[in-house]
Amino acid sequence: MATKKESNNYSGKEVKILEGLEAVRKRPGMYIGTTSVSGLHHLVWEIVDNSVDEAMAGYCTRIKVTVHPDNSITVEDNGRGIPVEKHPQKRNMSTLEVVLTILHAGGKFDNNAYKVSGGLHGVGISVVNALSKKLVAQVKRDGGIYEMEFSRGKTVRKIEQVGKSRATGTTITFWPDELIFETTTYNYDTLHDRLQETAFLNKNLKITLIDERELTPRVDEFCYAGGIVDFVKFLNEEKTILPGLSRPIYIEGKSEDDAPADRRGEVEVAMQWNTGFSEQTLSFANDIFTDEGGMHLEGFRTALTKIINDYAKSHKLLKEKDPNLTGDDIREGLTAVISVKLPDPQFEGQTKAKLGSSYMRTLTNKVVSTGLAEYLEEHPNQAKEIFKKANQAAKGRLAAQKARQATRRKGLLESASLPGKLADCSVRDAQMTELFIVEGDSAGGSAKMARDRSIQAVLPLRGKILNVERVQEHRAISSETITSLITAIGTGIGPEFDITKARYHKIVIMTDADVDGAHIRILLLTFFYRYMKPMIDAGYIYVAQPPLYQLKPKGKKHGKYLYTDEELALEASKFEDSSRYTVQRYKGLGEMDPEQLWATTMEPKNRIMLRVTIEDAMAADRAVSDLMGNQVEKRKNFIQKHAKDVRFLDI
Ligand code: 0RA
Repeated sequence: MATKKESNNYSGKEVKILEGLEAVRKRPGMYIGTTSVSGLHHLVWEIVDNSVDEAMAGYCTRIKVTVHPDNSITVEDNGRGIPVEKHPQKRNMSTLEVVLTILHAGGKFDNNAYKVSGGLHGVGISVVNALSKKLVAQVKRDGGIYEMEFSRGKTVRKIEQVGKSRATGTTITFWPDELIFETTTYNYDTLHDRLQETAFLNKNLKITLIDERELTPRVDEFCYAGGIVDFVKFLNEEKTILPGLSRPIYIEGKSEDDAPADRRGEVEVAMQWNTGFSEQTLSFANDIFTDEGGMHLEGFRTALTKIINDYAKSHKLLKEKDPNLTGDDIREGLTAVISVKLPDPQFEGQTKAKLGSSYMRTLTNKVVSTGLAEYLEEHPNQAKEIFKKANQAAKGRLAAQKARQATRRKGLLESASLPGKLADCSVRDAQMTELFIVEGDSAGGSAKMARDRSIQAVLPLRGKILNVERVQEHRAISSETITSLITAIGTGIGPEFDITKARYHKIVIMTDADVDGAHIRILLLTFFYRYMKPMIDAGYIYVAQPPLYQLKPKGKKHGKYLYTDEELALEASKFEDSSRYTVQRYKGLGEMDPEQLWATTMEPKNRIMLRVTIEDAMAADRAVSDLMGNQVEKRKNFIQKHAKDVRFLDI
């Protein structure tokens, strides 16, 4: 906000504005995190968040996002519209111009509202303006239609009335600046998933996404009357639900009306158990995904554990002297969404994705305790199912403990007895070494011959690995393939997992470029996701990219290795006709001789490897359950669709 001095000094003020947005252009990373494709999408979130704020405040019911053929974006809403009258403190400027040209001036002035924007990354829509080579803002308000245009943050056309309308709303169209962004091509799936999530979190808000880059524009509409209840159903779509629980449990509540202003908030929780063994709880504060959890999540978990144990004891499902079910037991198979709203959320943690506002723990605990106790009393059959599931989990936990102790006694999970099939490397410094996990003994043989044995180790896996999503831990760790993986990597799993014991800092999954290879790759990724997630977080997991083809000009000894169908098409088009070259297709790694495998896929200076990241828990877990779920048809489709582009891979 401007100080009094600034507002009296007009020319000084102008300079300040330009300096402000100039700073954004000089150090865009400071404002949007990165200028990669993720930063590019950030521009859309910034505008949409402002529209969502209008929705949260009760003024907006529709948001439409359009990707135009030139990758410019239009975000249109039917909120109140950005005010167009002269700004009280800036005599020569409309509020619209202030909001778009002054850093941090995007915030609303009504204090009590919950806001998404200004939250985790909220930097104001002036940042979008600064990073766009062109931006057109149109506002319907006060009976008129008003327009302004900017370029790289500078006003090109002052505000003018271009028509009349009784409607209200804001429409922003922007063209991301190629001088700033590494790429200006929007990714439909990224927009789709985030906007769908936003629609789940804002009951009845209608969000439309249109992609005009397609010959026939693609249109998706998201609008959920059930809000986070629909979200939970969606997350569990591919799973088998516990009997009687097809309708998720929904609990809501808020702070007392006379609570002090800095302790106010609202809590909403939806949850549903499936017959699987993993937990998926997503938490949000003011629609911002709190990947690291925080106070709301803590309050939820404590309440859940206490209320279910209380119920089990008071209804004689557990005897007084029985040990309590643990939180982990109770959360096995649980899918939950926690969404809290508060006026001034505090975010902390490494990625600022952890809710720190501590009164939210108390409030969430109270709301969930009351609501869940009531639900259980009113739904005794469901309560019994939930108890039964948790009790089985407790038994499984004890069995796993025993199995682990037994394997530990046999030394199976310790690196002291490395698996026989592992061809280890000689260097011992994990920072320098790589483990190639290879499909089958024959490819394993080539890889062993091809490798640089000082820093590259090879572990061949025979056949398919166990699908860890569908079995409990004690069965998983008694499978030989899995124990050989765990011992070779050295970190252990579960409570004993210790990343500092990793024997390699690059674990490279190297499978054939066919459907079976894709399947094995996804099973391995599932394994890492379930049992060694910190290895993914640390960036230790990679996928090798062997070439798909070699194209040889007639009469030449050496050809060119090609990694995609597009590359093949491009190279082939350089010849007059197909009699002038031959194409060899590599169906499996085994078809390459060791020299080729080395040169194309393993040699550090030439190879292409994809580092595995978890874009977000939702995408990864859905990918895994699409694949592993009970529906075989969907599973096949998934493998085919993702054979080349596994969803949670990033370059
Ligand atoms: C400033 C003040 C008000 C609303 C907005 C900005 C606003 C910004 C955006 C960005 C996209 N859509 C938007 N809709 C509104 C409050 C307006 C009032 O008090 O009437």
